[in-house]
Amino acid sequence: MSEDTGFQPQSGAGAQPPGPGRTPPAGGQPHHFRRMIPIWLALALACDLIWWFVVGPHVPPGDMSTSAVGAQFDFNVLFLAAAPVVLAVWVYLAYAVWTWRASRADAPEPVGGPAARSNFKVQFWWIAITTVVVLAAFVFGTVELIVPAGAGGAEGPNPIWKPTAKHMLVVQVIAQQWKFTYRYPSYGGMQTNTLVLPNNTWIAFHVTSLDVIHSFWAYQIGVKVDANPQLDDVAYTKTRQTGTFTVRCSELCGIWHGAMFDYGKVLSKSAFDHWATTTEKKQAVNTKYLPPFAWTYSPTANGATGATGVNTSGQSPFSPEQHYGATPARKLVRSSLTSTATPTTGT
Ligand SMILES: [Cu+2]
Repeated sequence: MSEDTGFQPQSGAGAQPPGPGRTPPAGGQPHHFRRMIPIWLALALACDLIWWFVVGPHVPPGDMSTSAVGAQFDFNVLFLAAAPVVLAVWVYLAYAVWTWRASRADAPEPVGGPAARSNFKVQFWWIAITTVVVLAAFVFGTVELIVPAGAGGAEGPNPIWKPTAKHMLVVQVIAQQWKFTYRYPSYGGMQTNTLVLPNNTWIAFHVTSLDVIHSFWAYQIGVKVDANPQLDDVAYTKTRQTGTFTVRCSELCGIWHGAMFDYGKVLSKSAFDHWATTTEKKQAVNTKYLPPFAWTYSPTANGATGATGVNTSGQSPFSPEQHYGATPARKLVRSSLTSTATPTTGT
């Protein structure tokens, strides 16, 4: 073989010592690939079947929304594709260690030279198969991200993939050290400690933070969104099951980060409507002390300026910037809050 081409077909194998991937000379080495393939096939099939029927339905936990179901499907498909690849490497490694171990009497001597450096067939199929696998994963991942409108992940303040649903419930998630609160603009801007959602409804989560970076992770409903101060981060999902789900902060946000969790509920539409209207009435006394609903809030908007809330005298001699080095709250940037804030009743 010439030194400048890099590889060439392995014809004339008889002149070379036997090894993996080459037709053995008469009475020489067995066809190693033909021996490895059944071992690999049996292991890969067993692994994939066990995964599909036993483990897969629980990973990731929960299927209470379209994006949670989507996450389970994606995770399982990718696992089913990846396991045979990993097993192929392991089977080859184990086979090679066993078959060509130095202590075996009839093992061929380790050989350098052309045979060890190049094998056209192996190189061709290696490149072809890995290219197909990687491109398939790329296409699959892209489709699975676009079709379910961002797949429950954060899309920033201006989502490019939106659900086509007419009615969506807007729920604002406000993170702060160390709890989440939830505001419902279509129910008078009320704020609650618990996330309650109607079933069979598209939800538009608008996630923001009052202080440091947090992350809103509601795992059985398959939604995970970074919560950044001064940023309105949007994610969509459609609920499909009533029940309880877990909310956790998944971004290290200070000493009580580990305690920053609560439990949300998906209720039937009628139960949600009852809860929302009664809570709106009950909360009215508190809601009037809150800053007006906005997509983001400055830390000064939590009442400490004296305009609302804590310091009701409003007599602070210092500006918010002097207190906190912060800028005043951003104005509501979107003109048509009501177009997306349609209550879900009667749909
Ligand atoms: Cu946090």
